Amino acid sequence: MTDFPRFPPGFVFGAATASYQIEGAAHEDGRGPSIWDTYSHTPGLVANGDTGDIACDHYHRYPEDVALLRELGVDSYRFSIAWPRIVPAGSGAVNPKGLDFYARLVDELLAAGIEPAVTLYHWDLPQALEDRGGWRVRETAERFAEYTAVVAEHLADRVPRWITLNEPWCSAFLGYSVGRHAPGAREGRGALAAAHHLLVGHGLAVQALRAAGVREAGITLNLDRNLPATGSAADRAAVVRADTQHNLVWTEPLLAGRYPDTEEETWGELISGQDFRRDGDPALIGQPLDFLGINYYRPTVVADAPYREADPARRTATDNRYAEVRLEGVRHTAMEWPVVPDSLTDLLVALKERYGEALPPIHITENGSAEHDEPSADGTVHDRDRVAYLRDHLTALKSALDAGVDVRGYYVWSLLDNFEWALGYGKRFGIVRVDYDTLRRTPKDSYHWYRALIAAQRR
Ligand code: IFM
Repeated sequence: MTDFPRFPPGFVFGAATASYQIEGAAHEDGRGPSIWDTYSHTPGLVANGDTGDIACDHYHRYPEDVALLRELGVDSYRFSIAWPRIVPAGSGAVNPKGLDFYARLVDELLAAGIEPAVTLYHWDLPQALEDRGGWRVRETAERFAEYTAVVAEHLADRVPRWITLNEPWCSAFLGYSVGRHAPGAREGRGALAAAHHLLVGHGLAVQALRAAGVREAGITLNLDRNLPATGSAADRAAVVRADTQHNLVWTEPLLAGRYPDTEEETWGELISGQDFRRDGDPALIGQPLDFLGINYYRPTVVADAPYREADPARRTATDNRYAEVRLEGVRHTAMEWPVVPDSLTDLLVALKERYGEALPPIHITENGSAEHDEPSADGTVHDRDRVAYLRDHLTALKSALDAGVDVRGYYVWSLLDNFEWALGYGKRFGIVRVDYDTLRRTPKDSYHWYRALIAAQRR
């Protein structure tokens, strides 16, 4: 008999996915192109030339996927809405067929006794908006609020939990500085402007959600637990820059209504002038939230490092003198991410210490692992490493609750194997295997384990 960690009554257990990673049907029912269509169809950018054109074909197979969720016993399902299905050109005409798809999905979930949790932006920006500057320009934030209002008007009565943005760090910095996510830019100020406009878009979207009367509005951040490679002053200073880059750039405006006081030492010249900021933005961004979503996978060990680019004019916003160091002595997942469950506890406790009463209740909106799954002939996968990962992280999460952090829910990433962005379909995070030739779904051992954990809470 397995000993499962026990969570308080009412704690939400869920599973999460995102539109471009699972839906497919890229050209159906009036969906417009997104930056990920453009990126994935550009030769050489995504492993194996993979695209989201078909993905898991969830767009057609959603009843089967909802049946898997019902059988799993989750309270809630977190999915994202594809902006280019709703407003194909990014602004202007609304596509009723796009709205219909999500209304059908929501109804199917409710009929299965599962609460929908909607993410409004999980990275699939309409290409038409990128052509006008993307997140570098404030107009995109305004269009995001309009799209949010349209979706909320249709679904607010049936969807209790709303997430404005998923991991804006990835949108701003992987997208506009590192260039490993769409739109693939490598910029300095452009990326910082993108970060700011994502926050402005969040603030405007919260206003739209409030106007529609939604029950809970929040945002999801991928916060990092940054650890110094050594005790040297230089490595500790590198941690401050990494914290600013990954965490404080979001948490300070969102939770404290101010910009980080470490931004100059992190971005130097790039942040000076800040002409993309307007009076009133901190209050807009820092509106009260009903919850904070946190996606957690691993800690990061950082060391001081020289600038990658000697020429200041060529520096990007992520070229700020620190390097990631491999953590030895722990297991690494198929993503080469170190497995350190305790750092989830530490991250949450540190957040509570820093923000105190200003920290809203937390939902872990993603946690999971990509593993080297070996399916047997019938498609079953005995994914012991993933089971251990989930068990140990849920145990670490329970420790955070015991330490007084107000955590209300946990969503496993992911329900299905799916399109892992620039890494294509080679990295599998699902608790359900997807055979990409037949699109057949087969629950893995981790699915059965999670189902048993959820059932044990109710006994
Ligand atoms: O697949 C992604 C997801 O889209 C966002 N959070 C991290 C996951 C794993 O890399």
